Amino acid sequence: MHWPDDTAARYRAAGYWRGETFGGLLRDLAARYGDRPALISPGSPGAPAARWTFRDLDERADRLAAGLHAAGIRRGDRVVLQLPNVPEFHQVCFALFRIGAWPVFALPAHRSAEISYFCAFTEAAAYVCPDEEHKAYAPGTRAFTLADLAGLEAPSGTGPLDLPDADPGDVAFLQLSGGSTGLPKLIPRTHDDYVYSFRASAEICGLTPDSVYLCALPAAHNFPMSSPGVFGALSAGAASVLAPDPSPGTCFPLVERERVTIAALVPPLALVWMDAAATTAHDLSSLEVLQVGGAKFSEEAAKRVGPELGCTLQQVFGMAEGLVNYTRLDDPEDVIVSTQGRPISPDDEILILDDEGNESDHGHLLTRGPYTIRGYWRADEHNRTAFTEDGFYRTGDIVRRTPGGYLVVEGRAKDQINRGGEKIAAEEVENHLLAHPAVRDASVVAVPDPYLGERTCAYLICRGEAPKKAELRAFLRDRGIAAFKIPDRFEFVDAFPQTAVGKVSKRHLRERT
Ligand code: AMP
Ligand code: DBH
Repeated sequence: MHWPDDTAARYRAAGYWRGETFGGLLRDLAARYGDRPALISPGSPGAPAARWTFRDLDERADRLAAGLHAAGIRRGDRVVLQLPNVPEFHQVCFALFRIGAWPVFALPAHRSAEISYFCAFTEAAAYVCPDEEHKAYAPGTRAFTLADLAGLEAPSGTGPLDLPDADPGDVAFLQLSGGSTGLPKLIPRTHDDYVYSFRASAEICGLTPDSVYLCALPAAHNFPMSSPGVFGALSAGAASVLAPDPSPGTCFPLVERERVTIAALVPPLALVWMDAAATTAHDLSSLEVLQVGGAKFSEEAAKRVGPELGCTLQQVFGMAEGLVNYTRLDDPEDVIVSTQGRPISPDDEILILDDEGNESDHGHLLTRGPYTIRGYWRADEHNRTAFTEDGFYRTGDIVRRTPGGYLVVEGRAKDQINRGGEKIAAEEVENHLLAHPAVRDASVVAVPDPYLGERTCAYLICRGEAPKKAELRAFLRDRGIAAFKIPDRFEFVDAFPQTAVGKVSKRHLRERT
């Protein structure tokens, strides 16, 4: 699962891996930036407004670590974490890091199907959730709500737990993959590799202690977590504003009030922000950089960002498995609007293979490097195809490399729908549909959409009379899957088009729409 020893030694010698842990990092940051703001939360129904300094975060991580440890959470335990954008999200992360327990990052949109699977598959010691209603998602697992956590926190002045720190090469947490198989895969990230990725990202994004990062996407997502995200902002001594939702109505007043300098969005939200900016009364002039990533941002839309939001666009093409590409802030305009950037690290290896497996400047993207995993967690069989023998990760993306070494995302070979940055594994949804008694066969594909980029269409072959679409939607909701995975469209057919070898041809299905 890990990097070979000689490769790891090379990454250390090059200064990428510095032997730091999350726990130690926060201690250093608190010593350096003590009273400066770290996490700012405007508050929302049920969550009070908050302003935590670096010292607050450090102390409150220690107090919660003591409480969780007293409650039996131990080194190496997995804890499924599902919280909205509130400072407690990061408090729980750092408390677990200090114990050496691993957060498993669920998204707020996940429901019982996903949460119960994460808890079972990781043999989770606990599930951290917003409120009592969520507890039903993980019936067999001990759950802690936000209110429970407040009760667990040791009294102020308790001081750090007397526990050995994690090893920098240890797994720090499990991140989720968007996936392309029936069940989501879990991504083991180490202290060394992740700290490198967000520290280098903070540098590329020009963060300083005077920067203010807006976390508008769900904090658990890899993009707002590490590219540079809240962790990158912390590492630079910058403040992060945690927005309860990414709408202009919520975020524009926050940008104005907190003088936000950098924000991260997925393409559909960037469109909404640009439209809203035309008529807003809010002062967005502090915004210097808008990052857009998670799905392909069209060149036409990319060209509008500078004029309409008065800031520099940065395209971000990343993956929770590792590799992240950025356009650089001082790149020429045409590079910024027409490419998805270049890798963080000089040691990110980019391998592009055509359909015959020959190296090319256009084709399947594979990658290897100092912050790209060598295998999913407990997935030996899947790893044999997702990685090459010499450790390259097959991203499933089709890219073109420009003469300047920038990547342009041109398509996808993996069986996934990218619905405005939300990844949906076709097979996962197909399996849920197949559980319906009237469904004989199901094939889920992406269809183009002007706003989201892609939407989901489920082609179904039914037994007897086709069920009503509303009934299918209700059926999937009752199966407890996240709402964004419920198909936007259903089409009933008698047969699926086939490829030459007799498999369902998703390409032909897509072309039917
Ligand atoms: P995941 O592996 O779930 O973290 O999702 C990462 C995937 O999102 C990548 O492999 C791409 O397919 C897609 N993606 C991320 N950023 C971009 C982007 N800027 N343009 C196109 N696709 C993207
Ligand atoms: O889509 C992603 O997973 C993603 C996008 C931008 C990502 O993981 C990242 C940056 O780090």
